[in-house]
Amino acid sequence: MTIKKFQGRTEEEATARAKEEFGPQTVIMNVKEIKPKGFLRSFKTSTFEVTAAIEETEQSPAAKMPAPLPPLTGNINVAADEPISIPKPEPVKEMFASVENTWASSMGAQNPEEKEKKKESVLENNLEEKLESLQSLLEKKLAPQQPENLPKEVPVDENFKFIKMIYSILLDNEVDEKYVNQIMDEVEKVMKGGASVDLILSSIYQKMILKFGQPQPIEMSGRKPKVVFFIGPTGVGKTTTIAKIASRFKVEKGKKVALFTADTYRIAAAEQLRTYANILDTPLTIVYSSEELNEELKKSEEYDLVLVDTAGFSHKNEEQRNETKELIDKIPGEYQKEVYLVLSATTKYRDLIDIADIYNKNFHFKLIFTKLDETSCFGNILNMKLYTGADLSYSTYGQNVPEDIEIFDTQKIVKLLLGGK
Ligand SMILES: Nc1nc2c(ncn2[C@@H]2O[C@H](COP(=O)(O)OP(=O)(O)O)[C@@H](O)[C@H]2O)c(=O)[nH]1
Ligand SMILES: [Mg+2]
Repeated sequence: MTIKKFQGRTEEEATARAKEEFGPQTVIMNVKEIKPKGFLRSFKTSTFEVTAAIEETEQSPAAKMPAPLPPLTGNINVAADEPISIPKPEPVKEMFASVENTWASSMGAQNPEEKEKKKESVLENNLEEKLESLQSLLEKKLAPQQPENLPKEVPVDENFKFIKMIYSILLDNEVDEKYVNQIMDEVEKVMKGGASVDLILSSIYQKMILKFGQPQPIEMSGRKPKVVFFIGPTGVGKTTTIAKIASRFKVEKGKKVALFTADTYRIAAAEQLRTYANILDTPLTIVYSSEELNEELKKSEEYDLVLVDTAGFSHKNEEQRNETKELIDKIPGEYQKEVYLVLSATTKYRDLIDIADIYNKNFHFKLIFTKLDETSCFGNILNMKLYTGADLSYSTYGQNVPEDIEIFDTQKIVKLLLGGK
């Protein structure tokens, strides 16, 4: 399969361009309206970009192309536009005997459109079931290349439809198209030698698990106390998350935890943390400068963990950013320190990119995602993981302290991203 983008003034024009190059068998994977930007945007009209795919057959124009097409340039994101070639799956055996049988028995007297719809809904139901069993399958280390049950043949275009469905599920979950294309591209390499729907799904699932990486929560090691900073925009849940983590370490793991706050901009901020400190019966220290922080740390040697709350600042506020940076940078080298950037899963992608740009330049951090309970769209978590290259650590999913936090559950999020429940 080859995937490429085409632009036009209208959707029809972009589609026509795709068909001109790929032929009548072109499948449109996605249509995107590109809104004009800049000062004169109200005088300009939108353009349209379609992502088109073609199954490579002997006759298809794509198959005759001598070499991969050069990436498109202009106002398109080039990284997303490298042609992706997924090899034509060999006619393979299929594990979904039940699906095929359901289709066969239910297709009888229907018109072609109804048949299509029915196939898609069967595919979706099946995806759900498949995702359920996938994790245990992987845990048993069943090599996907050697399925136990020998499956029966499946037509090539069913695989193609399946890939298209996964592609649009990922886009619906707001995974950046450039990363969707990367995943598909990498899966291609894994799929060499033929693919069943099962293989495709388990390859995509595995690739995504790898992309998320192993979550890295706070580990106790080295000299006491370990100093952990929580940074991030205002209102994302830094203070609440600190209370949840403090409780975890103190109550569940029996560690000695101290809370510091450098959020001295709002009186209410320190009071909020003090309330949690009182409930947890841990000391709270307010620090106004880097010197004070280091002085207080010297007095905290009996503690295993010092959690430091910082003032949330808008990514545009340079002064507050520099203050936070100084606090972190000036911790004496003998202390083990870690920085966690707290981001909300509800923040728009565009804003997350701006935030990440600023924090990436100034800090080395791991990521905590909050407010997973307030969205059903988790693509931004993968987008930010890949954009920053930082490790994920925890996710939070509610206001309840200490319950609503867990170490980032990669399998669960990948399943959700692939349309599971
Ligand atoms: N729904 C939901 N709300 C949260 C979560 N974490 C924090 N909050 C709420 O978000 C608001 C801001 O939290 P706070 O900890 O003060 O954010 P900070 O400004 O970053 O310290 C509070 O009302 C919290 O209860 C979460 O995971 N889910
Ligand atoms: Mg706070």
